[in-house]
Amino acid sequence: MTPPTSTSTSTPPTSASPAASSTAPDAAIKAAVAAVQSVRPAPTGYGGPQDFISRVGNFSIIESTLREGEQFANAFFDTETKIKIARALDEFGVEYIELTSPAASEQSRLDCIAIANLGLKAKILTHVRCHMDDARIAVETGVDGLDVVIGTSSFLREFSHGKDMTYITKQAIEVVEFIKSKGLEVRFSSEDSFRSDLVDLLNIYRAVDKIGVNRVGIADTVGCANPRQVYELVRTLRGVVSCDIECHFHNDTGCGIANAYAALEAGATHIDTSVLGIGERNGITALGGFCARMYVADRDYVMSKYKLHKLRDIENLVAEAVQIQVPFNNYITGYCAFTHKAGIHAKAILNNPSTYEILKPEDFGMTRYVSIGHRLTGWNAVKNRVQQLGLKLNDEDVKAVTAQIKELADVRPLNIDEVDTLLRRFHEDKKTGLDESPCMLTSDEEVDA
Ligand code: HCA
Ligand code: CU
Repeated sequence: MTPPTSTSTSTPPTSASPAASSTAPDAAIKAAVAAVQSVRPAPTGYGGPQDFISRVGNFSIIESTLREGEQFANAFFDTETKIKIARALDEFGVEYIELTSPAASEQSRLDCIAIANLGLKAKILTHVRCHMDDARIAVETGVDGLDVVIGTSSFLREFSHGKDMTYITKQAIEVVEFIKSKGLEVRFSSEDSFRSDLVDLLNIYRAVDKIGVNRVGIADTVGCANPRQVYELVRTLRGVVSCDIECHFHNDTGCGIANAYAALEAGATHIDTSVLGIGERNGITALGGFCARMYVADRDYVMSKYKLHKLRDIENLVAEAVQIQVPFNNYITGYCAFTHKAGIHAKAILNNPSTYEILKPEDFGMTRYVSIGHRLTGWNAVKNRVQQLGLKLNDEDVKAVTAQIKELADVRPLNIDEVDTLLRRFHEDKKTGLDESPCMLTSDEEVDA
């Protein structure tokens, strides 16, 4: 399915495509498809009081570090690590934790049982293929629900499982009914939804909605979708099913978080995340980045649900478990996420942090840092450091010492200790009447660039 507003997503080559839908659309489906395919004005006014569809201020997180995240190239979680991660995510406040299928391996099955028995507040889900054999194993593990998935795109139908939509629909109904009969929560999702036929998708979602599925899922398995396409598809689906809508976005083209946001704007109710975004290839919507995005949309709501100051520890835990570093530019916890450098920024930040910060570092247990030992520095930022050090310099002095910092930093950046030494020396010299002399670091105080 490629909505008409798109010019850039990949379309299956005709040789691999089963061309038209295999089931004839009825009137309701036709009308829904026509709505998507008609040219729509640029999206405006989302999230306003008139926007009754939006779930930006009312959503749940399905945290999939222990499922999608296990598909990350480096990932191997032993039972103890899985339990630590599950407990940390539970304390953070995610509503659901999704686990690898118990059909994947014997240890995966035992781990499902172990985590399902921890008595966490979060609901425990396991993720299975839409197959009775998998469903039978999964319902015996003690989990609260099953996330069921099957590929519906022409690619997956032709090159993966080889089944047509009639077969897939029949199987979906059987599996969903079986899971429901065991009293468990069930979600039915289509893999590669954005390259699936829209009529097929809507038909199968409506079929499972009619038999009482808890959620249907949309998955951008290859990361091809953009926020506009996501909005259109979710909004269309919202008009066709009455159950909840879960969305899963891969990040191949950098839209994981933006797509999750667009999905909520269009009425999706559940978003899949993983810690640091780990998953198959370059992963999915990152938990931290998603929280940052949603905090900006509705700070009170996000802060009431999630213990945001625990993010850093959870990320460190997962980073260590999969032997990676938290990226320097990570949302919220990256080492420079709250560092301000240019003089103009530093001055404004010191007057009012909101000038250049949309996230309050203290809400995430983080601290702001104003970097001053460089050629872009400004005297207001230097003055702030002078005051922090308790030195008595007037504005003219601060301007003079700032000029010295700039001169030195034109050769190489200074670290904070070097800046402090310089400020203290300037202050000392001034007290002893030597402030006319140039204030330079001696060579043994210099650090190799
Ligand atoms: C995968 C499966 C999946 C499933 C998503 C879902 C995807 O290809 O590994 O259950 O909604 O990206 O399609 O992760
Ligand atoms: Cu995925």
